[in-house]
Amino acid sequence: MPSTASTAEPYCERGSLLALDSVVCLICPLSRERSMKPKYIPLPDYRKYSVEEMRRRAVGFRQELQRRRTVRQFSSRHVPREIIEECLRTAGTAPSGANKQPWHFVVVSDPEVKRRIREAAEREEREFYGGRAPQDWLEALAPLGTDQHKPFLEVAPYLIAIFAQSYDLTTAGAKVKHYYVQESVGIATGILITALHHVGLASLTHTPSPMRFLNEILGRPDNERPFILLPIGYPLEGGKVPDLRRKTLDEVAVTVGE
Ligand code: IYR
Repeated sequence: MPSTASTAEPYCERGSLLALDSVVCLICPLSRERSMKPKYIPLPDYRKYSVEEMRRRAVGFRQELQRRRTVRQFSSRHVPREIIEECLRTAGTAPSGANKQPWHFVVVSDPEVKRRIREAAEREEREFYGGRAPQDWLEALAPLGTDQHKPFLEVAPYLIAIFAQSYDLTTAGAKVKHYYVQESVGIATGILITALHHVGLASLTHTPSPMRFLNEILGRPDNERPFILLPIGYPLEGGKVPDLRRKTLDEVAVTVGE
């Protein structure tokens, strides 16, 4: 019926009120089909390089990332918030399962909140180092020199708590499934770490386990699970990092084909 279809149409498009979607679809069964059709645009801003230029960029980028190190000693020096926000926008360019973008970033600079996070994290770590961790795990960590003390959680000017959303909720309270959540949030976190390094900031991929205390302290809902806690800032001048070796290409990759 053309009249029904045209009246219903404004409500059937993507971006319409989700809660109305199912109601509209009952009235107009064609609307869901229409709203599920992919909309394509030309690939935006793609850049093609000569092989020479590709080589130069590949080496340059590798050299820049080669300089990245995880640090545990931070300076408390102020970092402008806008820099962090720009890096978070970059993280948000990550690919994700069904484009659900199942991540949420909580940026913490409030000293009192940082103190509470440190206290809760150190409580977990005391148990971890004091008996919960199996011997082989402790042996694997020995070269890093980590222990239950986490002063960086208060010293670093920012903590970014990265949450993985197992599902989303519509305004009407219905669950919306997310796909490949760990993979998606892992990729976004990698891009975030790279973006921070690119602007000269250091980070630490910290995973106190379990991390559920972050939901309580940061007031995050049940559909979000803490993924990684990332202290961020300038590295402490004169600070040290463990003397580690990165695996060579031959150790991490094989080629099948020419
Ligand atoms: N979460 C603990 C232990 C720890 C575990 C791994 I795997 C590391 O790569 C580093 C530390 C801690 O933060 O000390």
